[in-house]
Amino acid sequence: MTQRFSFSLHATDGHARTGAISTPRGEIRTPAFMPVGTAATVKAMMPESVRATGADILLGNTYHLMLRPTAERIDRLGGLHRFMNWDRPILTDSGGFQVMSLSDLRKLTEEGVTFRSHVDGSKHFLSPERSMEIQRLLGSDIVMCFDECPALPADRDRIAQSMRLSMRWAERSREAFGDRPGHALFGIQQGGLERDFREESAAALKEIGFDGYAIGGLAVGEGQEAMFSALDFAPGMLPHDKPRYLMGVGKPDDIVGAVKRGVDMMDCVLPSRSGRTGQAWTRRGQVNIKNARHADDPRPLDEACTCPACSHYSRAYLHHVFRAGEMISGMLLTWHNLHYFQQIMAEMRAAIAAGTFAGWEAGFHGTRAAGDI
Ligand code: PRF
Ligand code: ZN
Repeated sequence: MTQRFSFSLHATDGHARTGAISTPRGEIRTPAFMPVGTAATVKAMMPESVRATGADILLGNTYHLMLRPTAERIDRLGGLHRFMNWDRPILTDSGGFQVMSLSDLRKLTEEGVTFRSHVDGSKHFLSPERSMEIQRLLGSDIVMCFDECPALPADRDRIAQSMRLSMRWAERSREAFGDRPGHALFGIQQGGLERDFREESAAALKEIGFDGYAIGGLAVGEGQEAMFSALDFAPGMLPHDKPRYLMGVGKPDDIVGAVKRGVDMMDCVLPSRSGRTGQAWTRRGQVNIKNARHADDPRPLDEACTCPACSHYSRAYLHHVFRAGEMISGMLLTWHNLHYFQQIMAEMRAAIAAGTFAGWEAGFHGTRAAGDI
């Protein structure tokens, strides 16, 4: 009776793909952009508003939720979906990447990572087994393997050692996850920008077998050109019939370039975070609402946008509430940014289905100004 997790490809255009992931909690149209709800909230947004922007799935974080309010408490309260009032799919990251970037005093061994919380300094341990347990307690629909990822640039030796540790952890993650109908486990390819290591990692993951495959270890300081070079070969090493998820990407042009190269899913804090710092992303370029030149401007952020911020408010108002430190500033700009990101995804899905992706991409780049608008 419980619907299984499955992926169906509907069309391809060059390397770009469109399709849908079916889960018991609903369908995820791909290419998909996942807003980040780190602390059981997409900051400044009600869940129904996040849905109204077009999101089919949210991302949650093992690392943050295990520290506060703890996975055990969320489990007692009925799981993460109920806790945060989002009944559609949730993908959770496994914690390894966040431990490395956020925690204090990390100690990495074959077994796992010991670290101190960035919240209160308390000591914690994460391993593949513990990460799978936490993601199960949260009730995550798409569970990520526990992995490790070096910042780039790093030397080949460091990248190889780290990738091989992540592949041993992927095996342990698979074992600890077990068989959970309706829930998916994704492997994470590592290997930096090195083609041979990416190949070795993909082979190891395919041997273990996963419901989907992520590309990890990119967007960690290498720049767009280097990331695109790696994406020229990395997605093609992963199974054609399973979703491919590029972790932690990115700006609109990163997202478009990734989809062009065969990526099906992405997540990034950018639209929500920059909404709270006064930065709006539009089809014509970026708007820095702090700028004094918006103070008397009666026009909306983007005339072509149908979001609440653009339908009912002027740049002058958005400028005023930002300057005054009013909460509605972050709410409206986050809504606009999430709406714009989802709009790009919807347009790409339609263009891929119609076989017109190249023309769509040319239009996307053609309408965008280099500087602020
Ligand atoms: N691994 C995990 N989460 C991630 C990454 C990774 O490599 C990245 C890299 N861009 C972002 N989030 N588990
Ligand atoms: Zn808008």
